[in-house]
Amino acid sequence: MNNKMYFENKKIWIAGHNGMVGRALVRNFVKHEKLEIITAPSSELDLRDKSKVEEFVRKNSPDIVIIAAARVGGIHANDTYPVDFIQDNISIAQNIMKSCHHNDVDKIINLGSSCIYPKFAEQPIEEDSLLSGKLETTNQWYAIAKITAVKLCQAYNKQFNRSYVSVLPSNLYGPYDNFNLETSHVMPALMRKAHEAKENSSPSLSVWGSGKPLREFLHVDDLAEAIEKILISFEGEVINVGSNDELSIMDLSNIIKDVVGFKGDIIFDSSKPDGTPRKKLDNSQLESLGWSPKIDLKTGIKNVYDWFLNTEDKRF
Ligand code: GFB
Repeated sequence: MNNKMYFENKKIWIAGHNGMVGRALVRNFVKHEKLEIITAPSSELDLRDKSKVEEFVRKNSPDIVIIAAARVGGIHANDTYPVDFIQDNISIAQNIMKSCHHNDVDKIINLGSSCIYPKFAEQPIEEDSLLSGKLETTNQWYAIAKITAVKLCQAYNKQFNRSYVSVLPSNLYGPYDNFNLETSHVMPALMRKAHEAKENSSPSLSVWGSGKPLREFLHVDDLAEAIEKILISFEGEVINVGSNDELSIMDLSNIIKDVVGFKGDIIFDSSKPDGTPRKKLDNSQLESLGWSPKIDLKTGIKNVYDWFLNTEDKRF
C-alpha cells in the first residue's frame, strides 16, 4: 500500500504537537490532504488527567495516535527532577494507551529514546538489548518510565491483539528545540552558548563533562519521515531510528563553533557529568524497510541555527 492510500480518510492524533518532535510530525503529515490531524494544546488537555484524556479520545475517535508528548530534558534536568520525569511520563503513556484501547484505537506510535537502553549495552545497540543491564543513573527515572511505556504497548498487543509500536530514536535536534541552558539537551545548549559568546565577544565557551562521550544525532524531520514509513511498513513492536551520524561532544562543539562563527576557546567543565559514554543504535530493522535519513549533521545544524537567528519563537 502506498503512503497516500494508507492515510486516506483517516484521523491521526499527534499528542505533544507543539513540541520539537510534534511540530516535525505535523510538518510531515500535512502533505496528506485526506488525513485529518487532531491536536490539543496542553493548556486545554493535560495528558496527566486520565478522565480528560478518555473524554478527548472518545470524542475525537482517532485511527492513529502518536505519543510525542513527554517530560523531556537533558542530562542535568533528568538528574534534578526525578519525580517529575518518572511520574509525568508514566501517567501520560498510561492515560493515552488506556483511552485508546477503550475506544478501539488500533494503532499507536509510542516514542521512547536511545537513553532507555543499558548504560553499557553492546554497541551498536539492538532493540532486544532493552532491560539487559543497569541504566545510566542520571536519567534512570525517565528511562524507567519510557521502558514501562514500551512494555505497556507490548502488553496491549499480547492481551488485546493491538498494534502499538515503540519507536526509539537517537539524540534528536531541530527547530523548536528547548534552548534553556539548565534543562536542554547538548545541541541547543551549545548553539545558544556559542551564539551568546560570539555576541558578547566572550573569550571562551563552557562545555559540560570531558567532551569524550559519543552521541548519534538525528534531525526531527528525518524522524518524522521514518515514523511515516514505520506506520505503513513495520510489523514488529520496537524499532530504533538513528542517523549513523555519531561523533564526540568535543567534535560536536567544534562544528557548532564553526557554524555559529564563534572564534574563542572551548573549556571543558569536568564538574558536570558525562552520562552514558556511547549509545549508537543498530538501525538495521529500519534500513530493511528501505528508509535512510536525508539530513546530514552539518547541514542540519546550519538549518537549526538559521531558524534560531530568524525566529521569535525560541523556548529559553
Ligand atoms: O544531550 P545531553 O544533555 O543528554 O548530554 P544525554 C549529552 C552529552 O553532552 C553529555 C554533554 O555528556 C553532556 O555532559 N554536554 C556538554 C552538555 N555541554 C552540555 C550542555 O551545555 N548541556 C547539556 N545538556 N549537555 C539524555 C537523557 O542523555 O538523552 C534524556 O538524559 C534523553 O533522558 C536524551 O533521553 C535523548 O544524551 O547524555
